[in-house]
Amino acid sequence: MKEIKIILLAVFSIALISCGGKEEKKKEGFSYEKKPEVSTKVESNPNDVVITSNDAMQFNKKEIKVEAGKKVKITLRHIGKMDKNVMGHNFVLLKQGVDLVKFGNTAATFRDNDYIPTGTKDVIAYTKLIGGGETAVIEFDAPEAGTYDFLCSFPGHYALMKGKFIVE
Ligand SMILES: [Cu+2]
Repeated sequence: MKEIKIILLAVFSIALISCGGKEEKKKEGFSYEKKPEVSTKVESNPNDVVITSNDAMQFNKKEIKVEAGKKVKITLRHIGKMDKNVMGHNFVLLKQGVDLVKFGNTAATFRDNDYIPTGTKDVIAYTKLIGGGETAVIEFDAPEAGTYDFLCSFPGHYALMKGKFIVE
């Protein structure tokens, strides 16, 4: 009888210990879900990029820096008022080694495809073409570390609307 009691006691205490363990994990889970902390992290995420464009054919950024190995979110806003047929903007990220001027000149001939050459292999990611007051959002995996060119491929815009996209 004594032995049985000891075994029972042992089983009971193991159950207690494992139960306690579970509770601790639950508590950890709770503190992780604290919403203020998470939202602060999102705001300071360097891969969450907001870039604006305007009626004066300009982006507000000439350089964008993101971290490698993570998703990148680009939010392009057109803060002007002009129609996309007149002052349309997009954000096009080129692969390394692609000539920006050459690409821009080719893209200008693809009006029916929002100025993206059909079936192109020169592009990592691009947004749709937007007009005044509109916003476009894209998400993609950051390419490997290095420096890339970005531009707006609306005809003639790349002269002013271009910059460096740096992955670190
Ligand atoms: Cu543009």
